[in-house]
Amino acid sequence: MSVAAGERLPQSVSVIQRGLDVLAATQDTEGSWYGDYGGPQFLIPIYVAGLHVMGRTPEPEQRDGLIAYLRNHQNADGGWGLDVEAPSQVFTSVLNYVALRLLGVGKDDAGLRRARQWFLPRGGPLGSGAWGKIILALLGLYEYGGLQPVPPELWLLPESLPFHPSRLWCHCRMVYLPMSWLYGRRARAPETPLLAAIRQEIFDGGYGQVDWVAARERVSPTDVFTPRTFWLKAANQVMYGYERLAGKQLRARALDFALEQIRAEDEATHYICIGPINKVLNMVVWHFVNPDGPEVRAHLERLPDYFYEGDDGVRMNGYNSSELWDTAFAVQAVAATGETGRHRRMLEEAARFIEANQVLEDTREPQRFFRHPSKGGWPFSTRDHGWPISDCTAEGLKASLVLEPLGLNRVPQARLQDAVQLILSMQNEDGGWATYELQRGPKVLELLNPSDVFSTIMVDVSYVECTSACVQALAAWRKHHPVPDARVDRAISRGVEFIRRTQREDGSWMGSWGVCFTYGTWFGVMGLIAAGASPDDMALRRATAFLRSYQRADGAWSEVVESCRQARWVEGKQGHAVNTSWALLTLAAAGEGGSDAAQRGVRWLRERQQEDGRWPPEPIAGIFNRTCAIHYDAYLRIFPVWALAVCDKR
Ligand code: LAN
Repeated sequence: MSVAAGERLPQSVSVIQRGLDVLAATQDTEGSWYGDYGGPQFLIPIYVAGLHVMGRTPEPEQRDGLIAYLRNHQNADGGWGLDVEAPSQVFTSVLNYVALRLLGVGKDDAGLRRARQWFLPRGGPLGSGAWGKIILALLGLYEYGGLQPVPPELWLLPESLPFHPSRLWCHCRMVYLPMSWLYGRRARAPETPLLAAIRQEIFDGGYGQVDWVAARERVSPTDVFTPRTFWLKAANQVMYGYERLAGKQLRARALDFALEQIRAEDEATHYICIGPINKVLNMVVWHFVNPDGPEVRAHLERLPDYFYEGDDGVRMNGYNSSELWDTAFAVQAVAATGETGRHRRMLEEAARFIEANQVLEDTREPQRFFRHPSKGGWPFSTRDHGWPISDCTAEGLKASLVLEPLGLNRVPQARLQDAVQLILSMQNEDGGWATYELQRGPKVLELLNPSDVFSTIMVDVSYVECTSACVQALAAWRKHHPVPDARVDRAISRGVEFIRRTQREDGSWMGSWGVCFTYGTWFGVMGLIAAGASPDDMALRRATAFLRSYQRADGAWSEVVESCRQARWVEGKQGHAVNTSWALLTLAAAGEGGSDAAQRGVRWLRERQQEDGRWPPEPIAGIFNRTCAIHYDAYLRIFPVWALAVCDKR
């Protein structure tokens, strides 16, 4: 049943107008939307620990902001979760405790006392997930003999081996790279009275009695999402054996090799690094190599890129921003509203940002440093960061092609062509696209995941989101540039096959980078439609039936991060505007924008808009590695406007 257009249009129009005004008012001078990209709770303590190892402390103003933030996000039970919405874990609880102590909070502070009461019965550092132990070892608050080994010599193995480090997902590879250097050197902060006191507190005085060999295997059940497999334990045994024999010369060579790789990463990213963890760890490595040297200074200069002042204190972002990604979506949303005249200025500025942030060259000696070509790609954040991503490239290209007929695209055709080439070069054998690179290792490598708290970190595999975005971009390119190109045609059809193959029994797709089935299904459906699926295609009908079956009585959709953790739909307490928008975008694309279900969703979305044109804050809609929530600040300003626009047009 559909609702007559006249009934709903005037109201939606004003809702959309106000939403667009908010978007315009929050656009940065550079044309992007810069916002908070926080959520994970292991970033600040790794930063504070890293600085401490280097004999530094944050400036007083930042220190106060960090303390405020950590206090604001301590759970009621005294611990800290993996992210700001998660239940307490030993990993993040011990690390945040240590961070607060290093920032100057006294041990008798009530919050810290509650924290100890939470983590001590769970083993303290001994119960922590793997990364916590590594950071503590660096501070001298844990013994290297109690860690799962991370020998740098792994890098010297033949590259043809399926488990050579170069085959790991780039984020995993880039975190373990400095870890392997620090481990190989047994790098340790100089002892101070403060560290000695903290050691007493977090081990409850029992440091001297710890059995470090047994400690390697220990981890509190709160910290286990990915249990250690037989294969990981076997690999660890081999590496323990190796560590006892490791010759000095080979170690020195391996350390040099790792350091060279670290330098290449630093230089390629202008010292921003691929993410906040290797940013801090690489900086610490340089501190040991050359204290106060040029590398350390260059790193210190790019630290502010990761911080954001929120009303709850100073936050550390999970990336140096999500600007390109948000800007590409914002352009598509604004264009969908048809308000391109009134908001021409906003689009012009966004177009400028997109143009200025395309990556125009490959990295230095890409093969030697295990890098895929970069030229023509778009990153998630900024050109300085420089790591292109398949779907960010796709969204950058899509946005450029949306801007083109408006006369606003600033990216020259040759560079659009480069983006297409890069996308083509990133398609996997299974027809899908992974995130940053081709799939380089077998999926079974995941059986060696040593992180305890994350899943799917070992290999970059094809994802429905990345695949759909690339298919959409190639299809848009084909329309824009109608010179027949068999490679593009073939890439699209292989991509479509991947999307069809990964649709679940219940008609949905599971998302990996957004929460969760509404996100994945939006991409699944958009990919099929872009490639020309007809409205009566069974895959589309099954997908929309799935969405309709989860619509709430009030018309909204609602999913929480638990959906990703449990791989099944987990409903939130109330409707979420972002999930509702993804569901509506999907229904509208599949030809059901005028359906009763969609119109009930539209009504809910309209009514939820506040006086100021914004949608009220709601639980986090972003995720990574199945377990950790990450906040996309602009989503609530982009997706509702976009969804309302397409449901009006149907
Ligand atoms: C991101 C952010 C962007 C995101 C999308 C482009 C949205 C996605 O479609 C593909 C994957 C990607 C690039 C992605 C992967 C994992 C990241 C890099 C993050 C969620 C940002 C932070 C996270 C990173 C792994 C955090 C550091 C933690 C580790 C476990 C290394």
